[in-house]
Amino acid sequence: MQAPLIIGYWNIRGFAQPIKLLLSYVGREFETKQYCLGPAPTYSNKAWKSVKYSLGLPFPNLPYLIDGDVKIVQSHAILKYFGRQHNLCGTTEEERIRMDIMEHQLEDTLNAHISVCYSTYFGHGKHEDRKAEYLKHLPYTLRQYSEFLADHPWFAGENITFVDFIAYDLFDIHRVFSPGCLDGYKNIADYMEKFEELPAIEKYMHSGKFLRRPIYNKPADWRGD
Ligand SMILES: N[C@@H](CCC(=O)N[C@@H](CS)C(=O)NCC(=O)O)C(=O)O
Repeated sequence: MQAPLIIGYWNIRGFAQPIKLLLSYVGREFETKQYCLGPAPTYSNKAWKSVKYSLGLPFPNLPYLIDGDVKIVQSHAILKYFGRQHNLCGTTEEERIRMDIMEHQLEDTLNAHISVCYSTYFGHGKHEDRKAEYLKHLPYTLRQYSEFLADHPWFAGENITFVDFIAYDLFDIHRVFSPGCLDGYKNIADYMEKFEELPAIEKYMHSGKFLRRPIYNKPADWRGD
């Protein structure tokens, strides 16, 4: 019998969510190995640190994937590994260019959001000030995504690709962060609905395996819960 796929990550949504959504979409069973940060004020990472260098991972990090002998870190590397196996990596040059742009644009947006949500912990300023500044800029950010999506069904074009799993998750995080923020962008709102109506995604979201909250980890100013 084949060893199960293992996704190792903190017991939060974070960087692992797009991977779990994609695996559910393509119908691949997976197990999760969850690590837990200790309580405030020290937030001990002992649960993870004590195994971090013993798993045979290159550049040990979370999330990681163990698929038999294949061991991968970097959430996008994991997404692309499964994307290649299940034809979710685009088929034309035009699609691939759009995917490359989206992949890195989404990364930039997520990192900006993380910086705001962990502002105290990272020493990036007062959370409320950073949040106000972020929200001021958010309509401009969302408008750009909306214009890029235009009337395409998916971000690459006609076909769903691995970037849609990142995009859906990022927009959903923003809906929690700033309720109603997608309201003025009908094509994004429709896109979100279409994604959630994919039968395998709907099934996963109603299963006990789906972790909606917390989005970020214990030291964050905003965890989405
Ligand atoms: N670029 C990486 C970022 C991974 C990352 O920053 N993981 C953090 C937060 S979720 C972590 O706690 N890693 C464990 C470690 O650094 O040992 C990815 O996309 O996988």
